[in-house]
Amino acid sequence: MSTVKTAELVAIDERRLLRRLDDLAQRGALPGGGIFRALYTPAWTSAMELVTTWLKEGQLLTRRDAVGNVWGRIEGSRGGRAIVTGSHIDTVRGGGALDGALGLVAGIEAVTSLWERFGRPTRTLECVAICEEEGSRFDTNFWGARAIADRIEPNEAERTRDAAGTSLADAMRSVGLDPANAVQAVRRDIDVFVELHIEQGPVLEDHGPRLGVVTTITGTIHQEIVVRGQPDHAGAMAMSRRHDALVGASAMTLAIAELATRMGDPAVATVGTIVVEPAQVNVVPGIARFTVDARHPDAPRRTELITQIGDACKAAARERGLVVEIRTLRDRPPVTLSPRVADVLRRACRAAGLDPRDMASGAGHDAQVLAAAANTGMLFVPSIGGRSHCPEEATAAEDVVLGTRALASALRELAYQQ
Ligand code: HGY
Ligand code: MN
Ligand code: MN
Repeated sequence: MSTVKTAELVAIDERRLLRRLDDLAQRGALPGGGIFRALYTPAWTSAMELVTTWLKEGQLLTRRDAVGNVWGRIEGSRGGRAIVTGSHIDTVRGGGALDGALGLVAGIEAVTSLWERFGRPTRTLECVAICEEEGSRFDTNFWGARAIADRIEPNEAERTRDAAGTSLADAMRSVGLDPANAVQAVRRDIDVFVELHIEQGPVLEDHGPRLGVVTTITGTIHQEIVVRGQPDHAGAMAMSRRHDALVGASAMTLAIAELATRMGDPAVATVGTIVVEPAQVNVVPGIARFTVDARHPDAPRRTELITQIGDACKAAARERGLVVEIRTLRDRPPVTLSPRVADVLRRACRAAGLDPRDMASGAGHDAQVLAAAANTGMLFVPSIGGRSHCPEEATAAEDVVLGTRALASALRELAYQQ
């Protein structure tokens, strides 16, 4: 990667940017508020069609790859490895309008504005709508970025299922993709990937400034914990003789939250789902199944947290005569992003008159996967109240515009070198 230093804040079409964010938020909007665009569903297809329209309006060469990522491309006059921006189009269940959508819509705006204002770049410049990141439908995540970075396992699409039992492979077929071709999505010609994202926490809002440059992305483990006790009559079985799986899971949940709290920021641990069996009002739960999401940006501290969680669950099970099984669903280690791309982003922020904050991201991002395939950087804008993964997720319009202009400025430095 070589760059030409510029300190020019690039202009964009602010109204187009904000209107498109509103338009995208309609795709997958839920009647009671919030958005749900899950991979390969009708809402997802509709959103991808909208994005494709915008890429074509911008005169970008547009294509859908073998897993459904949608790319817009401007061939550089000197070719070479590509400069890419973008983010994911999928959302969590009942999510907001900006997680993923901002980096995607801002990426299209930045690339289109550069093309309109400065003509053909010297380096090939691309924008990508990544098909899936959140893990909100299938028992996997980062599907789109992993396909690009050659991190999909053999037969993964056939093995991976959603809650209804549909395989990822069948879902691909339902939108006209052939899972056997997934490997064709691999890119080995990306030089730089830059992602603009909302912070999803309160640091920039509380302490400023309005832009952050991400240096590391936290490491996340997802586990499934199954607690097995004994189903019994809710009226006739004495409290002292019960082996209530949910009471055990509840003790474990409290212990998990306490362990992360005791370790201190930025350690976090969340029990996000729980189901019991047989799930009837007058039956003592015989089985409780819950998930844990535990994170720390420092690898040894994260290992320590995971070990403590396992020990606490085993102790809680022992005390209550329960059996506990712990299974790792996914383990994504912490990732350091490219210092050179961070420098480009810092210069772009300074062109906007701000000295950005260096930050560790507590959220996972496509950038952490693409860091295995490219020099990768991320830029954060504030989240109002630090809220995200909820319908209230929002960022002030002027910060959306500021972040997009800084992104465009960074892309100008990267793709328009002489
Ligand atoms: O879970 C995450 O951090 C991301 O939002 N998918
Ligand atoms: Mn998210
Ligand atoms: Mn995201």
